[in-house]
Amino acid sequence: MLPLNQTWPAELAARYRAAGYWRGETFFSFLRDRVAEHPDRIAIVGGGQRWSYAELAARAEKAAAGFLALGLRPGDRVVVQLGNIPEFFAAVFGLFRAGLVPVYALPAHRLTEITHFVQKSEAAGYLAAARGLDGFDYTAIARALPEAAPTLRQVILVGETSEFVPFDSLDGDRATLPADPDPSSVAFLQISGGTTGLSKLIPRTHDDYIYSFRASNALCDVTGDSVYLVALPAAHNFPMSSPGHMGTLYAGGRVVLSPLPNPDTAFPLIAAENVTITGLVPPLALLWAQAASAGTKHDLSSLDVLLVGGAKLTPEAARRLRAALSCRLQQVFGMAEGLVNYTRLDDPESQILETQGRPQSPGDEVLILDDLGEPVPEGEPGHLLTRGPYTIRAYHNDDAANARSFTPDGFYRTGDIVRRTPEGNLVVQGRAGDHINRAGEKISAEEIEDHLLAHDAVFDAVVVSVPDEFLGERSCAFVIPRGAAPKGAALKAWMRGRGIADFKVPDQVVIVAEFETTAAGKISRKELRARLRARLLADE
Ligand code: J2J
Repeated sequence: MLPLNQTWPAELAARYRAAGYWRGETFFSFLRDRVAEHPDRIAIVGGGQRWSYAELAARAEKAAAGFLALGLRPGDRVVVQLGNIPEFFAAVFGLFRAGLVPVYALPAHRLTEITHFVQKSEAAGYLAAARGLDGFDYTAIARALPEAAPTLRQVILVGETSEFVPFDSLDGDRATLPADPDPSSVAFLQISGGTTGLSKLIPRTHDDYIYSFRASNALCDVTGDSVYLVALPAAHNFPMSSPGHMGTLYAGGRVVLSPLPNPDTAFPLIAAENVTITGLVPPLALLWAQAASAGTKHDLSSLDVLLVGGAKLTPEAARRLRAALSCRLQQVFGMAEGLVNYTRLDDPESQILETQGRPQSPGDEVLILDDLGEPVPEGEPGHLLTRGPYTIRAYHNDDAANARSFTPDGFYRTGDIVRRTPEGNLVVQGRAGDHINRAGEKISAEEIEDHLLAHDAVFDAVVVSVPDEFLGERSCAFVIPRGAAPKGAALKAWMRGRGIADFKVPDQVVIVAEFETTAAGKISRKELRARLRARLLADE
């Protein structure tokens, strides 16, 4: 099994410790501290349950002992695929307590993605819900997985199961639980947005990640009195750490789980639990604003801070949100690899509406460079590169991606094109890579093209992003058929049948006889995507 590593040069690590960014806490040690301070305070509300901090920790320890009793060993990786249910927290804190390493899959992922995560992380376990909140039957994945993933030794399911280990049955001798891990060790693997090809695995350490949400708490006014609504999937980096459920638990606040993100589900929870803060992607925020403007019987007045990020919020959309919701608006521009930018709650109105904020930490280093790697003149757009106390220095087990994504002196190439305002905030202008940001879900064009090319009737395929009024961007596949042209709907159904997340299935399929080529006959994939996108927009 490949070891998990995330290391900063000794000189930088010493600086981050001296500055107080890294404090030597671990995930379970901070939970234990909160239990000592206020055992009876409510930590988690969801699925009809209310768990105090003491109960959360006790459930996590029970699961931890159970994981070890099954033969899982500290350092083993476990792919976790759970929706917004309390067991998500018992499971991940249980894994932390046992020294096991969660790999965070999203509920939308299907067999193809889960197989990739298990293989790439050499996972020993898969932990999912027998049935998802959307009704999806994850036992189908559980059954198919072992064949493709020989490292897998245990499948654990939340809910009814006779074939696999029921999560609730986990138990064991607490004396077997190990000492707390080294705070500089890798705590979990997050999933990258997948800009090229398949998703990469992002190793995050206890030290760096805890710092990220502690810094976020300070900028988003999260305290022990905060009530955070998890509306987006709990496993996504944004609702996990910006400041998210982990920031809220760290502060000693209350985490409320919304099984679905729509207003009908979320609004009653906001009213019932006096939710003070939440995070949404732009299309959802606009949906909420629309529902609030139309009049709702639910009292949303407790909501104090609405974070919007994951994809670009246009100034017009920000103004609409502002008009419809009476809470404070905060833009967040973050990434699972690290760097998180926020507009400050006391920034001038124009900066809150028109920018994506600035780095949250004084330790964040940011470069804005031209195509040749030289700094752009101040205010001009360029490639955003960054390094700092919570930005990774390498992906797990991916030399090719590491060579592409990091400079020799350890800056991460975000792939985003930004400019800096005179006030020092960043405005996201676009991106250099070829992914589609579909309502905050990142889709790699290359990954989808590879799927399409596996179809008998597809000779060639190019996937591009197209501006979309509701989603921000949607995906369009241009397909050159081999023989009789396949129907778009049939092609989409076939893609779903391949076991990929639904959000990756192209929104639109356009059958073409050929792609444009230059006089020379050969152009790059990137250039081709740009031309096809332009052609589509011209036709609309
Ligand atoms: C434009 N693009 C944005 C924004 C992210 C907080 C918030 C979001 C994420 C996230 C996150 C954007 N405007 N406000 O992890 O902690 C695009 C950029 C970025 C990519 C990262 C967090 N906020 N983006 O979205 O890893 O292109 O993280 O590089 O999913 O989303 O995607 P992801």
